[in-house]
Amino acid sequence: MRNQVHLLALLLVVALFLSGCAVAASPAPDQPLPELLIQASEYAYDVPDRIEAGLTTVALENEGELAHHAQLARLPEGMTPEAWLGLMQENPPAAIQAVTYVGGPGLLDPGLRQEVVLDLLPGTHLVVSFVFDAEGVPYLAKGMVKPFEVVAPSTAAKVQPIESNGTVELLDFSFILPAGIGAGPQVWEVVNEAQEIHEIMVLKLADGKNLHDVMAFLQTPNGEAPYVNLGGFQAITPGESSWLKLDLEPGEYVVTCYVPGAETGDPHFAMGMIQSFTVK
Ligand SMILES: [Cu+2]
Repeated sequence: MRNQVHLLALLLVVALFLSGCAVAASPAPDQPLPELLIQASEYAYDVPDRIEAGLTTVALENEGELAHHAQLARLPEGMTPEAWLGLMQENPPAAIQAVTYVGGPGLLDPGLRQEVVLDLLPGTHLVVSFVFDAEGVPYLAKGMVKPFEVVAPSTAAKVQPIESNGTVELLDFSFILPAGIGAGPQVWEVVNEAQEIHEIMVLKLADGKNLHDVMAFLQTPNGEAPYVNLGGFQAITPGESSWLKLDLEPGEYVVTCYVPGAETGDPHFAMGMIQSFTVK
């Protein structure tokens, strides 16, 4: 009996040794991307205080009763979040120009979730809302701004490469969408090829509604929206690119950009940056 126990113990040691060898001999598997989860409600964001730099899935969960987005912006070196908020009160155009827009999950109806993939650089960041209420008060002024720190990574993580199903180009003032957009989960690379900052919001149209109904509602919001705010990708600085994850059902969609024009202040959709597409 005693010998049998020893034999079992020996076999166990050999098995552990062999399995250890097998793991050590094969290349390290790719890690899934780290996730930065942002939860939005009226009128606050819940977001971790710090995250390591590098490719990151940034997810927005709308736990509120109104549509919300999560604009991520990197502050210039040496500027504190308090200093930026002070500048925002004294000179809003200067505050808006002071930061680098790195994207983020786009405008999303309650109960929905949107993921984007960003390559975060070290520095102090803000998650901030540029949505306005019906009286013209920005959600930012109601508390929807939260700083977080992106720190240098402790180890060089080997992460999955990002495979995209197509590219969307943001231009002054139009979109070039991926050709032949199909149903199901997909990843679009978003590239700002323009001179101004841009975003791409994705709207799923209600049955029987079209682009003209969307334009009419955007210009004069009245009654129920003829669409669902499905998310999208927030404003990104010219020359930068990132990734937008979508899971599309068959139907009619509109993409649009709400960023105000640098010269006139008119929203980009009023300058032509709005387009429909069909998923079969
Ligand atoms: Cu735009």
